[in-house]
Amino acid sequence: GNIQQGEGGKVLKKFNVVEDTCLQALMSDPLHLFVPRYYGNISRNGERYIRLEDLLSGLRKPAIMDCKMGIRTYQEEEIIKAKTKGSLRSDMYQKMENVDPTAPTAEEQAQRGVTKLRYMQWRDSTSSTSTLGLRIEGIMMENGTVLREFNKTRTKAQVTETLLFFTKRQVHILKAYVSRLEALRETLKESSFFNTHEIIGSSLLFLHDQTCKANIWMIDFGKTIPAPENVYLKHDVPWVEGNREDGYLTGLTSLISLLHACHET
Ligand code: 4IP
Ligand code: MN
Repeated sequence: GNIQQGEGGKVLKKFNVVEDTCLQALMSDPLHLFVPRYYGNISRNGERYIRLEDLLSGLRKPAIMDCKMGIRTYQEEEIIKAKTKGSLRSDMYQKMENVDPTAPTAEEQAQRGVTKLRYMQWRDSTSSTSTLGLRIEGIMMENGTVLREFNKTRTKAQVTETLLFFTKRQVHILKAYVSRLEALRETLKESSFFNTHEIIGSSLLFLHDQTCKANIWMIDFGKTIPAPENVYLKHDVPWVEGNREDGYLTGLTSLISLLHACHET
């Protein structure tokens, strides 16, 4: 959606200073092996963009899946915003009502608005985010069909069904994905970026194609912020307000075990 083709095998994405800072730091972290190469920012027609390696280049009719990681997808700051400003979002109310007309409370129905916090918490709890630490956001199949209706994909069985559909049960693809995620898990242990950052709203991008290539990349760092000084995050413990934990590893462990089970059935 917000990605456009740049020249020389690169893509352009709207500039965001939080993401720019993360990508710069990631280029000299062991995690660089799992992040698209970052070429810095440029201006074009008065707009600023970041330039990234095009992960699709060289792939033939790729199938793509975006999996948003973590047990929550909003920053702690959202709680403060909801308390102080209490600004209501009618667009978020509308999205909520479209998925489930019974979701908004009587009060929310009367004001036809919800806070961003309320919307995000509802999204997290009705999807697999809160329980599994990940949710599938979208899939593009090799024929170009785009699937985005995963709002109610919540249980292990439902996520597994989606993974089987996406991979068409191809064992070599499932195995390649599992190995890549296991390698990511090892690298996260060595990463100083990882234990000092709260990773919110970031995705793993799954790509495979007909030439049997399969790969996974970490993307979207617009809400990934440094933890306070001397705070080292574990990423696999429950979140309570103030501890900054994001459940990134909880999600990674869920993904590995679900994909593993996919090629054993
Ligand atoms: C979206 O909700 C996503 O949560 C976005 O997060 C979020 O952007 C949007 O907030 C919110 O409306 P749906 O996916 O259910 O449509 P992400 O960018 O991680 O996908 P933020 O700004 O939190 O990054 P608004 O406030 O941008 O609308
Ligand atoms: Mn998104």
